[in-house]
Amino acid sequence: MTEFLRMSGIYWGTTCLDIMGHLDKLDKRSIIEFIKQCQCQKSGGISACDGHDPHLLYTLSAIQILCTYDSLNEIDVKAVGKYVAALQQPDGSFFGDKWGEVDTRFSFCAVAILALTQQMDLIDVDKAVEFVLSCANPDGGFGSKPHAESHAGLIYCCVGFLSITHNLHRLEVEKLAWWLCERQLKAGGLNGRPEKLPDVCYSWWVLSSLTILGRAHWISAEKLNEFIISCQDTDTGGFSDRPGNMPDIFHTLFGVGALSLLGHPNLKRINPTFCMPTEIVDKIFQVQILDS
Ligand code: BD7
Ligand code: ZN
Repeated sequence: MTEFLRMSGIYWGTTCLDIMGHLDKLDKRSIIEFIKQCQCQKSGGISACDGHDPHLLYTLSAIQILCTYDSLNEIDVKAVGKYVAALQQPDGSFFGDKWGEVDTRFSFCAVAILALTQQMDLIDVDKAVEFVLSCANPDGGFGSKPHAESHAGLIYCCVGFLSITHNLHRLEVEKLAWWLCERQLKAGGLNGRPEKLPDVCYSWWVLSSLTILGRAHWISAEKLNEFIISCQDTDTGGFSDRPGNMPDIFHTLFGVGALSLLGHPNLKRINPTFCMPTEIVDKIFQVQILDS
């Protein structure tokens, strides 16, 4: 049932364990062998699982895992770069894979992969920036393509993209940060769009964006902390989307990641753009973060 996103599942697990200081609980060798099996010989892209089609989403997850294990040399990184570059379109946007869907998620994946593998020169960055900026809305937010509704997950992708390409000055920062901090509800949790329920994973998408914009102090850290803690399942230790629901590895990473952004004492610091420990990212790439 979860094969179609297995590579991301491994990224969520390794990253969460690393942030908690327990990366040694997983078997590095078998994870690297799994990733090697998922790289497509023809395109250079990486799939969620052996036998599936490669996609930018899973290529990024695989690169994130390999960086965590300091093992980029285990795969053909140049072929990954070629795969990403071949998906760029004349207007600067990116297809997610050979099937041709365009989305700001894929613009983020593309530059994140190229930043982590030091191959940014393979694409037209200026055009990529113009496309992402063309997805800005009058409310200050961003959608998946021009004129598409603002959504916190896509705002994370666009803000993260601009922090990687060092173009945060092109944003209407105050307006965007205001939209983001309006995501906090009475109970302390954050939602992804107006009128939606709070969800632990939006603690990450929203707070990481605000952190990049230097405006994390615009929401109540204390109330958000309380909400996230209330989503931890006392039996398994995992986190669910909201209190009382079934925990899963995805909400566990993004809950723990948000707690790290809030400065939780028992967690490693996390990079808000890459959702990886800062100690790993800082050795590879400098993202732009605005002063608070
Ligand atoms: C998001 C949407 C996509 O269509 C594809 C990828 C993403 C980002 C990706 C991620 O976090 N990678 O590290 N998210 C997922 O893989 C989740 C997996 C999931 C499926 C079902 C239930 C929980 C998690 N996906 C594919 C999602 O659509 C989740 C679903 C969800 C989480 N909480 C409630 N529903 N949504 C999600 O990640 O939303 C944040 C987001 C949206 C758009 C862009 C970036 C982030
Ligand atoms: Zn969620």
